[in-house]
Amino acid sequence: MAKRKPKKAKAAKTKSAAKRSARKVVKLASAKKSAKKANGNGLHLPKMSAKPYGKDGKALSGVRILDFTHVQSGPTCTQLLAWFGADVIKVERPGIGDITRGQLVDVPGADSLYFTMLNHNKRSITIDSKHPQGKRVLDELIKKCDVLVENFAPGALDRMGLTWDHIHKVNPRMIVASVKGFGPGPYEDCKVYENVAQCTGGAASTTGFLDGPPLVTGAQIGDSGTGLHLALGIVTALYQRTRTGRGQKVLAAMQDGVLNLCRVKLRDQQRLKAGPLTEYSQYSLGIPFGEATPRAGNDSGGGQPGWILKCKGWENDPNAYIYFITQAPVWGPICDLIGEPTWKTDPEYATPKARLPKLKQIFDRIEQWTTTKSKFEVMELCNEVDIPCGPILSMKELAEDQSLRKTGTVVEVDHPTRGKYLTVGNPIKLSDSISEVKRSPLLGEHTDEILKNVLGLRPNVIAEIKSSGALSAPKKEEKAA
Ligand code: CAO
Repeated sequence: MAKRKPKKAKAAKTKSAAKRSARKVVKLASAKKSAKKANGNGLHLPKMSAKPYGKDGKALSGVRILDFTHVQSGPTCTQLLAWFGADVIKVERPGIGDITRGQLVDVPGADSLYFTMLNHNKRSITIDSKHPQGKRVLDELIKKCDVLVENFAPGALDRMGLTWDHIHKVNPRMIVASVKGFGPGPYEDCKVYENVAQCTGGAASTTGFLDGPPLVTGAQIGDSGTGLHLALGIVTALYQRTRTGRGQKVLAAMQDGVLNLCRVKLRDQQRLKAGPLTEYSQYSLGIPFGEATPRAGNDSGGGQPGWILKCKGWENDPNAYIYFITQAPVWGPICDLIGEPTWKTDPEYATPKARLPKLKQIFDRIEQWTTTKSKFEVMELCNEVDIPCGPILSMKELAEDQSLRKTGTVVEVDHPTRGKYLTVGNPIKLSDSISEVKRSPLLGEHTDEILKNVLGLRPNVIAEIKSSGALSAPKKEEKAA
């Protein structure tokens, strides 16, 4: 008996183990079956959205941003987050608001295009952040928000009492994201605008013609470029918070952002040690290189030589030009197009190395051909044989481009005080997420709505805060005093 007992127990154990594993198999099989049913691919993967392109909710819905940004860099960042569905609450100074509301005004009495084109899809609340009652309202908002974004001058947020320690104490989950002109170092206390960043980040010293002064570019790489960097930092911090549960500080310095965009120029700085930069037209002109990456005119930044060439009508149209790249694999088609078929086999022209010292002469010859055609004709002929090129498009042409309207990259928006205007919509397209462009808010348009719905304040409390003066501009006599 004593011997049989363990046997029985063993058998019972084996039986139940077998039962369990059978159940497991059944479970797995049915899970596989249901996955197969769900996906049609047998894998544990979600189904493709059944909704039309871009109509499956908003990527950042549920994220609330306390937006303390102004001018261009910060607003670019929060506008992107708002397009992706974040609830962006823009805190503005009572009576004045974001200074750009009144800058470069084209329609008297209406918010400027500068403001409207950088603040879509946001709500506006006016709060005097230095008023004791205003500070209390801000603390309540900090509790209800996920991210605080600001681009004040260095130290301004601290002077409002909104130090990192204070914010972290009020809401440890809050991410505090800042644009500053410079990172820690000798210039950290400086105020910075777009062109200052272009100059200090390496863009201006490498832009322009060799025999001319440094140039800034029309692309707002200092402001909008840094706003983009900051948006990525915020989304990354939100992602990390899902693991740590904690907020963190995010800093995007404009100098750093510009330098990041000038990465290839720092590449060239280091290549100088190995000899002249042969792809720069300076080399083909026999001009010696100095100690720093030079300005390269319209040279292409990569290994395939390129230049801007005149097209038909250039004498009267400042934009009748095309960017033309003599990419090595399409050298044959280029020779055929411009009427120099012998250059395909002539050892003086047949290889990229042989062509390098003659780039100016080659581009002059290509230009003889491009000046016989409009920039769009050149584009069409080149595209047929895979030659990379791009017409110089004016802002007028871009504004009228119907394909950009169709993709939502250029959007017409209606505004209650200025009427219809064009703006650049979200340049980043997600296949599952809606990205509608809604007009920018009027100053303080959503103050009551935010106090009531976000903070849950009762009408008498709202009235009390209002009468304290925390949400309105100081009266003239108070100002004077
Ligand atoms: N209630 C009360 N005061 C407010 C307020 C509010 N809601 N919002 C702002 N203010 C106050 C600030 O507290 C600050 O006051 P203090 O100087 O007394 O602390 C004041 O308004 C002005 O802020 P600021 O110094 O940031 O603004 P500025 O116009 O003098 O400078 C800029 C503008 C852009 C140069 C500066 O903000 C800056 O260097 N920002 C960082 C870099 C940046 O983003 N530059 C890009 C700008 S886009 O070209």
